[in-house]
Amino acid sequence: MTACLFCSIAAGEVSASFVHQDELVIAFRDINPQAPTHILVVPREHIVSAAELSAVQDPVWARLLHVSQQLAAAEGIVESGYRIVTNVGRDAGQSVSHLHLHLLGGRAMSWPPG
Ligand code: DGP
Repeated sequence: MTACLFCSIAAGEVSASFVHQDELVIAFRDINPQAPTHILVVPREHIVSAAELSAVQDPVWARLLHVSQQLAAAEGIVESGYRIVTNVGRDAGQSVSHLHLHLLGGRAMSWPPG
C-alpha cells in the first residue's frame, strides 16, 4: 500500500467509483460530493499540487483538462455550466497532497468561493 491515498486509488489498492481511466489520468466520484456532479480528475503520476507542475508535465495538465471537458459532457452539465477547481495548499483547503481537479456541476454555485 502506498502512503498517498490517490496513488493507492490509481493502483487499485483502494476502491473508488471510477468514471474514467487512461494511461495518464484517472477520474472517480468524490466521496463527499458538494454538487450533483462532483468528480475528481487525477494524474496517475504523484504530483503534489498545481504548484509542483513543470513544463515536462504539460501533457498531463492538458489531459486533466480535456478529460474534465469530456466528463462534463458525459454528465450533461455543459449547457447549465460547471466549475473546475484545484486547491493548492493550506489556505485553499487542499486536504489530499496529490494534484486533482474537482469537476463540479448540476447546481447553481456562488462566487466568490468561501
Ligand atoms: P481537496 O480538499 O481539494 O484536497 O480535495 C480532496 C477531495 O478528496 C475531497 O473533496 C474529498 C475527496 N476524498 C478524500 N478521500 C477520498 C476517498 O477515499 N475516496 C474518494 N472518492 N474521495 C475522497
